[in-house]
Amino acid sequence: MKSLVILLFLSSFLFNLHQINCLLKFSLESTNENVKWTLENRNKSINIPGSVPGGVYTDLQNAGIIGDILSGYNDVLTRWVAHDTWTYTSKFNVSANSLSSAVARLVLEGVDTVAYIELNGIPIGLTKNMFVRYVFDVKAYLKEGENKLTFNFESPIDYAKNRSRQHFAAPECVPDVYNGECHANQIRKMQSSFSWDWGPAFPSVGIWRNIRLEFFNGAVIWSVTTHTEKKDTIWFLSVKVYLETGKNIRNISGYLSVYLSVEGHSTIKIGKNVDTKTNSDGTFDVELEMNISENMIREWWPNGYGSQHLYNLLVFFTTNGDRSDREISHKHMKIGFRTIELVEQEASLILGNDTLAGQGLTFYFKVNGHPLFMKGSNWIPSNVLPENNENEKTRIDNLLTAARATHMAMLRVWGGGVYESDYFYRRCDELGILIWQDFMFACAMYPVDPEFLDNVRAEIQHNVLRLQHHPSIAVWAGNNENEVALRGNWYSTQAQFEKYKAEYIRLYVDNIKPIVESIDPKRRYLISSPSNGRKSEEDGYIAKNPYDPHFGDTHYYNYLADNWDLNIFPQTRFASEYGFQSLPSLKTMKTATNKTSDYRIDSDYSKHRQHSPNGYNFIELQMKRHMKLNKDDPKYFEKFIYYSQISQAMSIKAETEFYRQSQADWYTMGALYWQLNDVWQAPSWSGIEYGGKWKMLHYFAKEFFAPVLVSPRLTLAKNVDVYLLNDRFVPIINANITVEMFKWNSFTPIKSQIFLANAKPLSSEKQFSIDLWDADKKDEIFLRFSLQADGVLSSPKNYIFPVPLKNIKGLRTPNIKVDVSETTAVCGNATSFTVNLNVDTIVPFLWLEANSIDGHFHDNGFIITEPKTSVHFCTKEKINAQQLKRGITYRYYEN
Ligand code: BMA
Repeated sequence: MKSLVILLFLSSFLFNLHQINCLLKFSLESTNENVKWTLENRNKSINIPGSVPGGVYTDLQNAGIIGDILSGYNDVLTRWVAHDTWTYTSKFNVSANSLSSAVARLVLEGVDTVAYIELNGIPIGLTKNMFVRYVFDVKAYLKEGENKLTFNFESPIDYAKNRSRQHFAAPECVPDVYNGECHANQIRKMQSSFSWDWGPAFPSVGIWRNIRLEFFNGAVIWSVTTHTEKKDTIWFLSVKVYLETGKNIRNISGYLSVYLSVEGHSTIKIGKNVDTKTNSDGTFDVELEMNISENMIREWWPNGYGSQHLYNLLVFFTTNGDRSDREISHKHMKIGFRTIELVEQEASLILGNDTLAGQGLTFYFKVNGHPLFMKGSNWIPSNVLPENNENEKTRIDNLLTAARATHMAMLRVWGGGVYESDYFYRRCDELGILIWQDFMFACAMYPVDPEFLDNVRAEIQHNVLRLQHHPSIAVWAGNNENEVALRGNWYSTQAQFEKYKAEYIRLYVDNIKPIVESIDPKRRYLISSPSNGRKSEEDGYIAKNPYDPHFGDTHYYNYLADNWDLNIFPQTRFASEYGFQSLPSLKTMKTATNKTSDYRIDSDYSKHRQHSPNGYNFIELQMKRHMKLNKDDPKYFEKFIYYSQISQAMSIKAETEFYRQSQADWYTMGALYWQLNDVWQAPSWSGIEYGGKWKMLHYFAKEFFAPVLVSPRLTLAKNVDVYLLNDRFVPIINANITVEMFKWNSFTPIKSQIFLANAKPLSSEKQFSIDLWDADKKDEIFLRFSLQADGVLSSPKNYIFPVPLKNIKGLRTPNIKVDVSETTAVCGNATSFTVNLNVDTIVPFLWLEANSIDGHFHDNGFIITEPKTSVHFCTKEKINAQQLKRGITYRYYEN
């Protein structure tokens, strides 16, 4: 029923609400002073306080039974924990008044993973999926006064192993260098908790999300999905409210109202009488629709393309009855108004250009009617322990704001981690970070026995319902790399190709797809990442070449070729993964080991932390192509770290700029590099170290993702093609691109030329081509590119180094003077300093460290081509300028 639309002030409505009885929620978390949890192992030799939400590793650390799990070899030394079985027990009181409610239920937002639950000694349920919310009807088992609740956790390793005996699905195990556990694919748990090529195994158990008792007589709102669509000047908002009551309650009557705050401090209300039969599981849903004039709403945009306007949506369900026994359940969320579409069409047709025929299908996101290039990265869990991942808001904020600061508009929540917390997606809504949301299946074949499929169906339904309303969610994807793994025989499945293919289709197509599409019919569900998108589907779901550059998304890693060379990268429609490893800073490493003997590439410790087979060799190979590094250098290890970061930053810069340059005719429309963050202090593909320190890559991202960028490409013919990248809605008109040639030993360019440049909105265009002016002496020179244009706030300088750094001539040892002064620049609640750098010659890759001072440089990894450079440093430490000056050290590249 479309109902009346009235305006009223929300505050007065909320005031009235307090006069109505609310349903009762009783938190069973350890923060509730009336609830205490204990944790005990199988033989009862350990009996310690338990934390809820929490987990066994957290509790064992807090009790001093194990040390910092991320220190030294503790990942393997604490593995006994995951082989034991654990019991979490709590005691709490329930009043007679609560018990008089018609419904009493135990709500578990997340249990990791296989637990047998007893209430007052009576089995009440079993959990076997950490991604599912479980609700158990406990009215018959609760008693007045003290109650005892017990969770008996099975070892996830044993559970997975046992299941694999009956339902084996390849691979047998992870590579030995992971120091991991086998058969993660058998258990619906964070797949990387059994180890990954960037992370340790901590197969935790515990109650990792909220837990509570709920008492009520009517019904509660569990989820609200929303869909926004614009026709002419009207936004259509459809709201579907999912409610739950007790299984024994057959009929519900009440009133559902929806309030939407709009511009001008106004609120729109719609309401509907509800009188319905419930489904056999006690659920029911109600739909409403609102029409909102476009001038009451401002659109939500991804970061870099506009602001993130969000509007309060409040939903209330009030049961019928006398005023005194009316019950009310409500849900508050913020929604955004935007349209998003993944456009997969014949390029020749949409561009009306026959020469594009045979180039496959486009693959781009059209947001609010505009095709937008998606700049971003891949997100892995922010913590190896899921409970921290849930409650470490500062860590999540820091990572997401770091993504925003580097112009990222999209993150891919990768399929080997977790469906992130509500907080995470809310922050993405606020920060304008679109989410490519994988379902949690990665790098494996998966079983399809009925029990597993049931388990998965519940997971998909739960998470799509939970996350659907976020404007940040852009697309769903069924899995990470499972199509390409099967096609490429990664796990020796070729002999049983047809069997595995049928199972693949059963899981992602027959089971998952209909659930996603019924709850969220307007968002695209891709079966896999990478895939050929629509083309993979037309070709029966396992494409001949899931990496086909004409279709869908690709993952590209090439550790053998020269990754600084833009010519090596294959075209792609959308690069959803590409990356290169580097080592974290010594500062970060020191939080895991203090032993100086560990600080060698060939130490047992370094080998232990490198999970990527041959990882250090690939890093070294890449570094050695461009840089001189002497194994006898007393500072070899520190230099290896620094060079690995240069190498990674330059590789990802090259590849990203290649993708941005390939934007003509909407060919390449996304570049999400692998990976944003880390879970421990180890070599990995991340741009941000565990603990939050930015590697050189993340600083470089600020520039290679800049909205306006002059981007040169040294061609195979040794010409330089110069592109102008414009990610703005306004054109660049009559800009000047200055190209300067420098010798490595002087600040004065030996040649300089200005080129006129124009760029359409949202475009990448080749502007001109230059030959290398002084072709004979390419080893003595480099080129600097800069842009001067009206209305462009800033455009980073860019560079071409014609020969590898190790071969350059003329580079001098610089004299570098560092001065520090306190400034009033805005730095949140931290103190800001200006660090002034005075140098007397060109300095490549100048890298500043504040060492023991915790803080953050706004820029780093400078190519210094001028005598004076200044940079902000923010710190929360109580220090003065002199102390900071004393704390700063630097490195630069020298031959
Ligand atoms: C891709 C990812 C991850 C992996 C990364 C680096 O395959 O999907 O599984 O960590 O490459 O190897």
